Amino acid sequence: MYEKFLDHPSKRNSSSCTKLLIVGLIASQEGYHACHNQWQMEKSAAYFNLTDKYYIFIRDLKKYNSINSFEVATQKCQEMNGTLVSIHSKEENEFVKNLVKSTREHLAFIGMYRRGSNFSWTDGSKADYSNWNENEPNNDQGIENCGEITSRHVFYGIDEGKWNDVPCDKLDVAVCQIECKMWK
Ligand SMILES: [Ca+2]
Repeated sequence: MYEKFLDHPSKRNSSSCTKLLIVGLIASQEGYHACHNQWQMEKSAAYFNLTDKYYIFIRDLKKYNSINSFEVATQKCQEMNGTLVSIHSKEENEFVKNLVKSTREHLAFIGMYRRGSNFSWTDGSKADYSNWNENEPNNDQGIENCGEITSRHVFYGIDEGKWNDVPCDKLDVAVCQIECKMWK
């Protein structure tokens, strides 16, 4: 069989590769529609075509009486088959900031958490972009292990769209992300 392919490479290209391409296209189309059908009507959700993600603003994290509302947020995002948001560009940061602003909240958790002396994203993606406020992350009193974004200009010294490290029980709200490319 292997030799056959070697003798006739064109056969291999025209059959199996075309099939794979068609199956892949159908799967991605279905995934695309399923993702949009699920999230486009959701309250406080916004789709950004540059990243192919839905961003979902979630509230009431403290009503679960957890000492770690960041952990509650992580779980809530997972229940939606998503994760806490990870931000990888200026454009994406602007989009997330505007979503938070549209809810009239001033701050929200993003998926940044302290790992030793560095910060990582909870979804495991590369920390290839950051937008910390000046003099942040400062780990005030040694208890600031989670990241927030602000949606208002100079809110308690943090500029609009900038990030700050805060205690993981500080906030009641967060932003989740749903990656449409993950939908099958
Ligand atoms: Ca701080």
